[in-house]
Amino acid sequence: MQLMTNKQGLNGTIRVPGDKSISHRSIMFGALAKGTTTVTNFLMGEDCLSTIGAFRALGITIDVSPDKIVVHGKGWDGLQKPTGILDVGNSGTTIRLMLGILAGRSFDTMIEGDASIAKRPMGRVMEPLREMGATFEAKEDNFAPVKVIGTNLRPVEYTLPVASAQVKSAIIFAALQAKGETTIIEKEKTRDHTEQMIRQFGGEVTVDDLVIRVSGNQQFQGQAVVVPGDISSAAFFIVAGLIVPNSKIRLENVGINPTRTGIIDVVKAMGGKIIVEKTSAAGDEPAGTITVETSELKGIEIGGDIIPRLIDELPVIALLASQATGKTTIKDAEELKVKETNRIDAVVTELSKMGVAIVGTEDGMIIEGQQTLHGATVKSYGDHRMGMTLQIAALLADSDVILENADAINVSYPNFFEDVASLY
Ligand code: SPQ
Repeated sequence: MQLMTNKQGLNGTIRVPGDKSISHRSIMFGALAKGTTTVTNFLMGEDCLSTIGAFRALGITIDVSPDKIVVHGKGWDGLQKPTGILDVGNSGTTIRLMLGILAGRSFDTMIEGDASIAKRPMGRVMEPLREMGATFEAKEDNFAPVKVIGTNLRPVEYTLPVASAQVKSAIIFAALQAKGETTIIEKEKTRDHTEQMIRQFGGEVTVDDLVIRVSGNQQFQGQAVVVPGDISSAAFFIVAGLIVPNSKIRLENVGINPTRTGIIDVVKAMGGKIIVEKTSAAGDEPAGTITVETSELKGIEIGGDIIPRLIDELPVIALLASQATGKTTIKDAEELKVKETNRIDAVVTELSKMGVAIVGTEDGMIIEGQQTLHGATVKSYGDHRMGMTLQIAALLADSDVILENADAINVSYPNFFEDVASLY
C-alpha cells in the first residue's frame, strides 16, 4: 500500500489501543481464576485474539463484545485437554507463557504458530521449565510446534541468562502450580505485568530488586481489569510528533509502568519536548497523558539496563535518531534478533532503502543523524512494529513510499492508519 506523507504538521489527540502485554495476561489470569473476570480496553489485535482462541480451545468460555471481554474462569483444574492443536498465530507472548501454564496441567497439548513463531527460540523457556520437571518435544528441541506433556512441577531457583519478561512469566506460571517456593533471578529488570496481575487476582509474589519469589498452589479470584493504552503503540506517535515539523500530539491514557517507559527517558536525553502527566492507576498499572511537540534532537548512546524497558520501541527509536543531530549508538540489544523478525537486519535494510546512513552491529545499530528520507518500496517482514515504523518514516519522505505486507500491523494496532490520518 502507499503510505501517507506529511511535512506540514500532525496535530490532535489519540487514545492508543489497550496494552498488548497486559491484555494477554488478563485472559490468562481470568481463565485460571475462579469466577468472572471482565476486561475493559482490551486490545482487539490479532495476537490477543490468539490468546482468547487458545483458552477457548482449552474449554474456557470467553464472551467478546465491543466494550468488554468476559472470561468465565474455572480455576487451574478447569482447563481441559484441547481436541486440536493450539494455534498462537504470530504471538510470542502467547506461546511462551502458555508453555509455563500447560507444563503443570494433567494433559498433553500441541502448540504451534505461524512461520515467524516457528523460527523464534522456545529453548529459553523449556530449559528452566524442564528443571521444574516439565517435559516437552519440540522441533530441534528449540522451535514450535511444541508438544507439552503435562506433569506435576517442583520449585526451582533459576537465574535468567537473558533479560526476558516472557521467560520470567513462563517460569512464574509454572511456579504457581509447583509445590513450594520458586526463586527467579532476573538479568535485568523486565516488564512486570505478570507480577502485578498476580497481586490483582489475590495471589502473592515478592519482588526484591531482581529477585522474584513465588509460592505454588496459588488460587485466583476473578477481577475487573482495566487495561491502559499501550506505550509501545504510543511510541509511533511520540516519534511522529517529535520529527514532523509543526506538530503537537497528545496521547491519552497511556500505560506508564516504569518497566516500560525507557522511550520517555530516551526522548528526554535527546532533548525532545515531552510532558508526562500521571492520571490514574488501573489496578497496579499506572496510566497518564503524554504530550510531544516537534523538537531539535541530539544523538545519544542507548544501552545497558534501559534496553528491556524500550526493547519493542527500538525500531522507531532508530528512525527518531536519524532526524537528530549527530550519531546515535544502540547497543546491548541482541534480543532484537529473535523478535517477529531480526529487527536489527530489518531496520537497517529498510531505513537504508529510504536513504538513512545506518549500520547494524552484533548487538544493535549505529545511526547517523540529519538524514533526508526518500521514497522507496519497503517491507514489514510480517512484523507489526516494522510496518508502523516505516509509516512514520514515510511521513517525511520526499516521494512515494510503498509498504509491502502492511496487514502485519493488525497484530497490535488494527486502527493505526486511521489514527495517523486523524492528525492531519
Ligand atoms: O508477543 P511477541 O510477538 O513476542 O511481541 C513483542 C512485540 O514487539 O510486540 C516482541 F516481539 O513483545 C514482547 C516483548 O518484546 C512482549 C513481551 C511480553 O508481553 O512479555 C515481552 C518482550 O519479549 P521478551 O522476549 O523480551 O520477553
